[in-house]
Amino acid sequence: MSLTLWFHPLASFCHKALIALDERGLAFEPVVVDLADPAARAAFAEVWPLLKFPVLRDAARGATVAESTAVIEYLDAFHGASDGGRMIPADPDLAWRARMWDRIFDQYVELPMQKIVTDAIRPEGARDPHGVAEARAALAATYRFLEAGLPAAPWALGEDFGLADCAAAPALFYADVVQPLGPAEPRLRAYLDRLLRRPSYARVLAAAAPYFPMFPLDPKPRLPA
Ligand SMILES: N[C@@H](CCC(=O)N[C@@H](CS)C(=O)NCC(=O)O)C(=O)O
Repeated sequence: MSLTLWFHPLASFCHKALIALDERGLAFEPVVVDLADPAARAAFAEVWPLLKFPVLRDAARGATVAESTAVIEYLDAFHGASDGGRMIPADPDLAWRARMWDRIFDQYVELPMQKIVTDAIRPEGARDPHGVAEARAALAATYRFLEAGLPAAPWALGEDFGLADCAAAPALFYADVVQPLGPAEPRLRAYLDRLLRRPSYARVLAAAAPYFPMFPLDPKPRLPA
């Protein structure tokens, strides 16, 4: 098999790449990395010394691709759909929009959500309540921004599911766990519901569900009803 993916089923940036692989129907060898296991950590460091996943290896092309957005760009370029469907549209005016919304979901939803989650893993006494409060305020501001400014429906760029939706799905799924969307965010809730019903993301979440008890905060994530 040409493609190998190093990832963890619970990790939100890994969901991004897993959605894109699933959307393409691409088979790959899965390597689940438990960074708490010193042997697994050392083995992964040989692949990607920065120890961040997802990482895709394409043996046939001799390529090691890290960073979820780059993985999706790579799949578009070298493992594209036979029908020409792309995660980043060929039209330059749609392409910059796809990349912009991908950055917005990564930087302003994923990162504050991760700050809240990872703070809970820190030892007592090493927590960062001020940083978490900032992250919660940033997330609230992004919810307001997205509610007013979600560009299109059903997906971020309109009719075609793509890069920005791959980024939005895990970011909003976990953000809604740590800071639930409320009555002021009906459009965002409807978008998240569509993302959760997308078959690719439903499969990624089903594979993540056995790991939900490892989530360091309560409430734990749950599969959508
Ligand atoms: N910008 C990177 C972020 C990757 C990232 O932060 N991955 C997390 C999992 S969601 C990770 O590797 N965490 C392990 C760690 O930080 O020790 C991307 O888009 O892939």
